[in-house]
Amino acid sequence: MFLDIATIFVKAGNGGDGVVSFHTEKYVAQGGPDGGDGGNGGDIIFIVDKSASTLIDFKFAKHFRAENGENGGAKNCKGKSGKDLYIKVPKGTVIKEKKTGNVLADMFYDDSQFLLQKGGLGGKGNARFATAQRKAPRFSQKGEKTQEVELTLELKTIADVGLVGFPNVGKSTILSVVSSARPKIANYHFTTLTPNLGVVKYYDKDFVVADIPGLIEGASEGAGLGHNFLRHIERVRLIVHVVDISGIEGRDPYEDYLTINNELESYSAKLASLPQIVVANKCDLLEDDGAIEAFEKKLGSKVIRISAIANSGTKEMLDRISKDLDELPQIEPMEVVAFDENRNDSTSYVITVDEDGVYEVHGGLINMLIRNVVLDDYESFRYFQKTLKDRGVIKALYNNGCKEGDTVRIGDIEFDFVD
Ligand SMILES: Nc1nc2c(ncn2[C@@H]2O[C@H](COP(=O)(O)OP(=O)(O)OP(=O)(O)O)[C@@H](O)[C@H]2O)c(=O)[nH]1
Ligand SMILES: [Mg+2]
Repeated sequence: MFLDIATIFVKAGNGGDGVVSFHTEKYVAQGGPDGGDGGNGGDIIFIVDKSASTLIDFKFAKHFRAENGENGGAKNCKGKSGKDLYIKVPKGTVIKEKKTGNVLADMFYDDSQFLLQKGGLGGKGNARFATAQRKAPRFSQKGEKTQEVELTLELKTIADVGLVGFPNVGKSTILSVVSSARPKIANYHFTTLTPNLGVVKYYDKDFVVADIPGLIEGASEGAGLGHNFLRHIERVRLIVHVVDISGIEGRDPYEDYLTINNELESYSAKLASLPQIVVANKCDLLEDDGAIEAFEKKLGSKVIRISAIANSGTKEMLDRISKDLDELPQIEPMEVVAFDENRNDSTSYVITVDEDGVYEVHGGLINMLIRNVVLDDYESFRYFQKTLKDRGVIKALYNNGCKEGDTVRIGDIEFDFVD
């Protein structure tokens, strides 16, 4: 089965918590702090699987989580880091953030690697907070929590040349005679159901040709096999537009030609603007040149005449393709936008009121406070209160209508508002 678009959920590992512990040993009273740091969470990394050509693996497996870091231990034991998670995708997979539609990565090369999300940092153990003034800190830092990210994976074939045309015009036959690919060929429409790729070795050059399912009128709106497969020729450098010149199916080659171009145009301006070579196939079925000349006249230019089945004219076709490719720019990976989770934000906050009238404060400032404050520690709690006041959170609550005695929730903590 073939699948070229998938939605998945990924989440790097959380950082492990730092712990509070004090050295204990026989005959040693009041040992110093020895709570270790938490380990870092595992990262989410995408890599290319060269042997894969579909996203089918993502049809059922949709949730990917890297391992969490372990909590620290006594005796300055650092928690174990979580293992990174490598997600394998076929070459040509474009990774987008679902929420924004931003392209985050294009797995364009055989060795493309993309670090999407770093694991959460481990929290510091209490041993790290010891100072000359504070010999016995009774607090530690929590591990950083990561957020799940929803992604769209889209497979966009990477090829130099795309074969397009009506069903049954001989596209797969052409691919089979110019490359070592062995696509299915048969005398009915929609033989090809998924894109086929073939590498053409022509003298000292190599180029990749993509054969896609046949297009019909309305393909760009979903008729036939729909426009889904046009995604696979969006990044070719050259289109080889194949027409059945024999008219054996009762259609006019020039009408076919116009219809296909119309579909390309309705799909995207980019596809419509790609350079095209027009190839007239099934010339073996013609009794004379009348049909070709009529076609060329309407087109206003010469076409390449071939018979794929007899493998004649294909050398001229490859000559022309190879010459045109020499002059065309290389395909480039898509432009990407850096993935911004806003994880370094430690200042912003928003206030919401839930249906029970509880005021909730969320945001980067709050995440930072939750990580750093252990509330059963008096010093820490004072710091928490002072930060809320200094950063204007108390005032903002007041301005949002919060009155004395109302409940305020910040992370796991609930308290009564005191003006
Ligand atoms: N006479 C003749 N028949 C051909 C030629 N090329 C292909 N055919 C036949 O046309 C039929 C369709 O060929 P395919 O290569 O499967 O056509 P396609 O364009 O890939 O078709 P779809 O995958 O359905 O879009 C097959 O029966 C081929 O044998 C040719 O040059 N001459
Ligand atoms: Mg085919």
